Amino acid sequence: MKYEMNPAEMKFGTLAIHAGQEPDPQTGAVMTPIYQTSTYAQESPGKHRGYEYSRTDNPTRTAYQACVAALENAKHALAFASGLATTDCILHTLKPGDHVVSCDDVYGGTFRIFDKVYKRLGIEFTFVDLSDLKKAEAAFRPNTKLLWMESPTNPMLKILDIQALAALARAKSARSVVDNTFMSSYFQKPLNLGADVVVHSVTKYMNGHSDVVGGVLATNDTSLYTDLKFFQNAVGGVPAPMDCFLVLRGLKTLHVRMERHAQNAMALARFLEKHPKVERVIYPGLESHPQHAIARKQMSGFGGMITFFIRGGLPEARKFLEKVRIFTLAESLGGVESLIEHPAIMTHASIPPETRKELGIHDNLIRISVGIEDLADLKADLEQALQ
Ligand code: P1T
Repeated sequence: MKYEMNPAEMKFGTLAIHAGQEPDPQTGAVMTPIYQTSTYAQESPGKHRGYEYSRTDNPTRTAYQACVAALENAKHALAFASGLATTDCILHTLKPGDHVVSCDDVYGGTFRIFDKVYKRLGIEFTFVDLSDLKKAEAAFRPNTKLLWMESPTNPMLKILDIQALAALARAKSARSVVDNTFMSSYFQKPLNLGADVVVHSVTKYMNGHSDVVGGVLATNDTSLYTDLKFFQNAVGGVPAPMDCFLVLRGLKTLHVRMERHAQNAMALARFLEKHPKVERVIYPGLESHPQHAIARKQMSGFGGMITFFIRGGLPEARKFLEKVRIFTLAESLGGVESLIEHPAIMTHASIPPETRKELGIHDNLIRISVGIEDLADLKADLEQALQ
């Protein structure tokens, strides 16, 4: 039935549940099977049914990639064993002497692969506050080949004007990439805003259950896709069939989960903003957010991530983090359960202390990933820990 429908005419929730997925032709199994196989029988050398070896392709991964492509309004998607393996694949398109402009406030691991791995291989990087378009433009050089954006940024939740920055990159003959992890495919569509590539750590919202580490990218540029597909197979950082199955299952509820994440986060951001023990709250949905207007323009929701400064310093932050009961003190984000963490010591420790200071990642900064539990319980938990 649905398989004769045109995916271009379907809405997000329908695509999340059906895109790329058909009942198994052999058995009618409604859910995509976990093709737990490394290799495929060939009739004659080179004569096969589209699958040769699972590093190259696997049917469970094919279904998952097709689903993500549909959700990002993209022609192509490629899945990887982690968000960073996805970033690594994109960086393979560069050569020594090429230059990358990146937002200054990137996930610590992204900064580390840029600064500690690819810089050694002769790629140059400039980290700049991309929320300032003049600074962004000034960072480009004749050899700039890539513009790397995260929006909202991790952990300061700066919002970048994706449309303006993608246009700037295009004018400078550079490709633009948006790390869409914090928004998921549901709240933000970077390709529609002009970006060349969208990437996700699917470890977060896309899978949504904190039981998989994975990454995915999507693009409409067929020639770039061909290169990336070559690197994916040549380098080999692919996800296992079981992980592909789990993400595919997680995607089915993405739209429902994201709505609740955003609802809970908005309410908690307002609660924290009024709390005497809190110095400042950063949440794109608050009118006080410096780029609230851009957030409204390019996102269809404000997401589930809140960053705030607790009054005091490290001792106060530490005490608060030890006292929460429902929020789990742990790295990562985007799962159904609420998490809380200390970026300076945990997720962003690989950023040099002086850079952290410049970015505002102080010792009283706390990041929360608001889950989809009952709001009253989450509020009560924060209240008792702040007290
Ligand atoms: O952990 P991995 O799946 O390799 O994804 C890396 C990554 C990429 N991009 C963003 C925006 C991310 O937040 C991450 C991972 N981030 C965390 C683990 C964290 O707690 O922020």
